[in-house]
Amino acid sequence: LSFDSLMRSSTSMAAASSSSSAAFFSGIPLIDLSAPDAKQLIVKACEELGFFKVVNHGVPMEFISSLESESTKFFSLPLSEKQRAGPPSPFGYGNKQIGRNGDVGWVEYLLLNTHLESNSDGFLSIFGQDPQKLRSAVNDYILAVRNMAGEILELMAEGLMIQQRNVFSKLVMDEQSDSVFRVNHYPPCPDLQALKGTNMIGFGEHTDPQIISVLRSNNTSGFQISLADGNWISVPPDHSSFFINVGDSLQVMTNGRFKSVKHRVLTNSSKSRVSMIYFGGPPLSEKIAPLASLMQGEERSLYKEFTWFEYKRSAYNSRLADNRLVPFERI
Ligand code: GA4
Repeated sequence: LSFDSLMRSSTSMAAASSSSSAAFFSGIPLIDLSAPDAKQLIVKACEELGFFKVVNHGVPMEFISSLESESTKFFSLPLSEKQRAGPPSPFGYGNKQIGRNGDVGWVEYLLLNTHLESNSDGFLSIFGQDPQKLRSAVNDYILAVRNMAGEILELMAEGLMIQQRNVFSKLVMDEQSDSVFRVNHYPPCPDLQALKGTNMIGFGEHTDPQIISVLRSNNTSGFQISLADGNWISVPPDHSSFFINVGDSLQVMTNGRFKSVKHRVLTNSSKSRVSMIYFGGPPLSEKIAPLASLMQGEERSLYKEFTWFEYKRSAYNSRLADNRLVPFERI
């Protein structure tokens, strides 16, 4: 990946971080899922960046639009009503507070279980009087996006020349998979213009603990990824595509070959941003360790052995910006 291909914006981006340059990046790998070389390009993107954009994904636009409009309706309810769907842990409505350890952001959100049938009662209590439309929009969307994530994970295995092509995908397709779904609403943050130069955080920097994350947002900017050199780059929004993140667990399963990408969201001074993210995680009892078939020669595991349950517990006791893999590294 040539960083010379960075397209730095000449104008000062409104919410640019003071500690690093903000640039519009033209080098986000673009994967056409229907192209014959998709698997090789996916592997390259996961090794170099841990991040890529997907088109020809097969998720019907109507599922995407109806989830967006039902979510927008939910977020426009009076706060007191939304709060009836809270608190967010383990699932429900959250406002500004992220996680349980003091992180805050200019964001409100819904955190949802992906086990749709078994959780339908939980859903009813979360969505109050008229939960049906939001619930079925979430169901349709999750099913379609989970299948796409499964396909992408199979392409990764093929691209890595692993015999067992479902070695990653089976973890998120499993009945017991511990996946999460999140809808974020970042209201416009008008103070930004006045406080020019300050860094308003919608969602603070972090990596995702799971295997794979599938992000879709409306056309409002704000999402940034961190490059290996520490620079933050703004990812131009694209409401009809998906963005894929490698999560910590996939980094471990590939013994560091794939990179779990650090990312964050900055606020926008005039427009609302709505994003929806599917976090594909393994069953709680799953051992997360480098795949033997990927280890070459004398290569040693960079990590101690752990289960997803252990990693998740540790992650939920951390702060957003912590490097959650450090305690699991082999010395
Ligand atoms: C980041 C990825 C997912 O959004 C999430 C987040 C979770 C939360 O919002 O409760 C965490 C965060 C995420 C990582 C560290 C812990 C847990 C907030 C936090 C400070 C749902 C997840 O699985 O991990």
